[in-house]
Amino acid sequence: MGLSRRTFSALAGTTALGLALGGSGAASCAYATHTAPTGPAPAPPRADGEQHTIGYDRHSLLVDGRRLVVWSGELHPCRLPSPSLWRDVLQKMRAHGYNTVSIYVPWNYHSPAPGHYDFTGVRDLDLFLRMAAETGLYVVLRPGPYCNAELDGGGFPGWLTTTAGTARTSDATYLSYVDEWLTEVNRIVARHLYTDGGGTVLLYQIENEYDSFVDVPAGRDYMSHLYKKVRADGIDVPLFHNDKSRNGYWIPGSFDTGGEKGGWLYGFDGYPSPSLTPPDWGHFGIGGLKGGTTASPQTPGLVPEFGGGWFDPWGGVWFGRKGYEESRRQRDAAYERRFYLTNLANGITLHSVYMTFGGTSWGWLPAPVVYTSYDYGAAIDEGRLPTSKLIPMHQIGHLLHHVPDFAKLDRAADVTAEGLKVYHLTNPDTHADVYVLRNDGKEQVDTTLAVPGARLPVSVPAQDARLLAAGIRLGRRTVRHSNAQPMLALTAGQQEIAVLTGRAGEATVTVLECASRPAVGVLDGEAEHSYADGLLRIAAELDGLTRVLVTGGGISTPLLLLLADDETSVRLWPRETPSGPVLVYGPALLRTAAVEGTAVRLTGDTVRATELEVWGPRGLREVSWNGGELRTRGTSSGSLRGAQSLPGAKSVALPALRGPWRRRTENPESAPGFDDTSWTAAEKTTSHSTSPVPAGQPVLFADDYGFHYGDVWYRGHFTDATGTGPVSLAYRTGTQGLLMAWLDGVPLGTHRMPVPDNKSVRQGSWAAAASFDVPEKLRKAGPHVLSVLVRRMQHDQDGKAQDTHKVARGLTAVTFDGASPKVSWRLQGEVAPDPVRGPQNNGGLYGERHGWHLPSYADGGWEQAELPRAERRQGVTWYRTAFRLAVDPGTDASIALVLDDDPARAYRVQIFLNGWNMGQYINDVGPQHTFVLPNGILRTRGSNTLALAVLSDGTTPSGPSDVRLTLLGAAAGGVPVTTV
Ligand code: IPT
Repeated sequence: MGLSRRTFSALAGTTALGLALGGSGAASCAYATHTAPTGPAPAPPRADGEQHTIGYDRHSLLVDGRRLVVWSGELHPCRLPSPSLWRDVLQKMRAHGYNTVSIYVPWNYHSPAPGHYDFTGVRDLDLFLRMAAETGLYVVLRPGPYCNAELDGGGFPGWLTTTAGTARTSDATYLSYVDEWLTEVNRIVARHLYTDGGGTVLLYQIENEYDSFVDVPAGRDYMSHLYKKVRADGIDVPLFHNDKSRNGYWIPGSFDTGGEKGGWLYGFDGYPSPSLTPPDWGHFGIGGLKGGTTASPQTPGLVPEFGGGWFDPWGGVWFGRKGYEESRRQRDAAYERRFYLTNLANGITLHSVYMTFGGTSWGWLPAPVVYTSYDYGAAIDEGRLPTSKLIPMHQIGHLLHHVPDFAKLDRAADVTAEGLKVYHLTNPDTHADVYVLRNDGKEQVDTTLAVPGARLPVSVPAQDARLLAAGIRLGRRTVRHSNAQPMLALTAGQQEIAVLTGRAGEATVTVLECASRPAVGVLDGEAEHSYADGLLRIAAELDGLTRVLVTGGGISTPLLLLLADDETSVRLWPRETPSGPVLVYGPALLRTAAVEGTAVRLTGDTVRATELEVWGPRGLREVSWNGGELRTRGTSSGSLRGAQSLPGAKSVALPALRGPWRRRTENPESAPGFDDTSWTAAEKTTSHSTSPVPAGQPVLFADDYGFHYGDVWYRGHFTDATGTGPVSLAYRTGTQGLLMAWLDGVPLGTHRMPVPDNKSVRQGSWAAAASFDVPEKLRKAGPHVLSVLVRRMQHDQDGKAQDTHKVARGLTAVTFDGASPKVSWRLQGEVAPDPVRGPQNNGGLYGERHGWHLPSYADGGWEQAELPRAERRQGVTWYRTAFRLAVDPGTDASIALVLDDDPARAYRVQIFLNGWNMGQYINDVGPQHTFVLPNGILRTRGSNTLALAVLSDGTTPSGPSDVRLTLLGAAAGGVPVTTV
């Protein structure tokens, strides 16, 4: 047995710093028989203005002829309405090992009306694509035309509901609008293609989960049209479609592309239940043309969406009302290892996790199925805070980047290990063996695995998985085998560094091939080592960071072997710079690293006080962190370590929202004398809606009159109510719609769509008829005015390509029992869309039409009020207050608004922060109480205006009661934030 803990450190320290002791033995380390693809990891992509090729074979993409495993995560720029923060999330992804970001670009977000397209401000796609390139991430672009994505209409614009023809088919009218959209979006995308180095757009998706017209011309011609249109617009990167599970739909050759230039990939998505066995899609799946491994044998395994969380519906029935924390718990880090490693084992080399940052479906963006938060239980939460789900992403992502063997794996001879599912693969060029070990059972499994020349003890916790490799090159050395998972290998100046990881407390053994006895020093932590028969064996229990320096054995470059437990591994930050690789250890996040001569400039985040250590190119002397110079000293590990620790985040003081609050009731529209002559008369008799126009009724559907988002008012004038019984108001909404009515100003009542249960939760369109008694005193000659407010919520998605986004919204029919007065209707929804905040910011409430939500609105004439409130009123009441924040400029604080009240109270609140509609709170439905306020919209240094539009049905007292700010997290660092 060799030396352990520190006995060797003085000597080894000298070695690392002075590089004198290399070659204490004679012969060189053995390279086995591998023809290893060594050399530094490829530089991350940037807008370099160079020509690049994006090819592929059945194993992987080949970018400039070099294999690339696409390790991607989905985020939606539209769900983070503060462009500065895009950079924050992109940098977090890059730092945690993602090399690609996948984005939907929803049509509705950019188009308030036919012929009108907006790519400015929070819609600045050009800026997003620039930031992605600056961050060093490839982009997978998915501009629909249909997205789904739990967005209103699945991303179709509200105005498209009023057009002829069937969407998602080859219908000429539909295609003419699609072309209009694609022309606009492609004009921007064409500037950012990686093929000519304009940017880093690597792949482009032309339709999403399109499984409705697969074998018929309407579908084939549609796909063909999209393909050719995108090519005609100059997009020359590979195109693909996202098949809803591995059905084998839209494989190469299934429709006419007019030629192969640029390429067509088969992609499919997967959202398996976390409680099931992870599915085998590729190498280990079943054969057969449709759906099996041979679905598309010539293209690499592409999963454009793999469920990395799941959405939570109104009422929160799927997650027991526990919200997104429960979503995150069900698809936790162990889930990620089980499912994503299974995907890799199956040959999926283009892998994107949906969502990696879910964000917020603010305003009227959400589809009917979801509430405002789209946190999704993702690896980066809605408040932009990294979660423990980043650990596997980080470990696997950096591995795929630094160790090229994983881009080309074939199935190898079956190997078994008791109690585990084992996937055995090999790289045909390097002959490295790769094993994915998965434990589908409820108990930890401790067993052995037969690897070439040894039986390796392995343990896998219950419902977890790990990846092991044997015969793999880490830098110049070959790891014969290890039961720790490799994470990276790089050369930092005078030494190589390799990182292996696993769960804390695990006993690891790592065997390096070395033809002669090397010098070994345990610099930190506990490790034992021994040398025999050309193999150096290092055994260590994972606990923080164990450092073992291996010198000599015929290789002049020493190897620093770092054995890191999970928590430690996410504080190790490798980074390429033009001067060579840098490895930073300590802080909570590394954003950027730049080497200039002998200085390395680092930026990033700390949460608590943290030590900083950095390895880098030869001769580094100065280190700066977030612009401040650090005093450092050299270490026995060959690094520079800050003499003092970096400070953590400063404390953040949040004001109590004690007011003064100002209050004003609205809905003058319910009063008989209200002047509605400027409103739109409901005079249409036909509609392109898929909802039939009821006999004897005018078209009352809000969309047909240009009102697509939020609330809509109706006023029906008629002359005589003599002899009438109850009035029936038929209406259609998305989930959680409601209707309230007044006759001559007298409240008739409120009708609400039911809270969805487990079964109905996916239902995107709800229809009901409210029946209200007409008070005796009003059953007489008029004139009368029936005023109706419909919270129609959003349009259904169109997942099955049946034009379900065109199902009517708003009133559909009004009838009087025992009487048939002739009613003439006028209606009013949202006014012209907010030029900055966009079409989904506002509906048609009186206050919204008159700017009560805007910070500039003068509310001085409103009455003063205090919270909590207990009003009993049918209708709308506004509350406004202002508050100041003075967050330290070097602190990235993530702040949210919390609303809370007795859950029996029937009311809902639209939250406007500085005029931005940050979402809808439904007090008696939930489950959401915490609303993230993105910095940039939230002024963290300055004054903010909060306006709450409260809609209450009058059956119970209504709040707001408890309204407060809360700190979700804070870090010293962050990105510069520009006010939106
Ligand atoms: C898949 C969609 O492609 C995506 O847009 C999103 O809606 C996601 O699901 C769910 O969040 S649809 C698939 C689950 C059938």
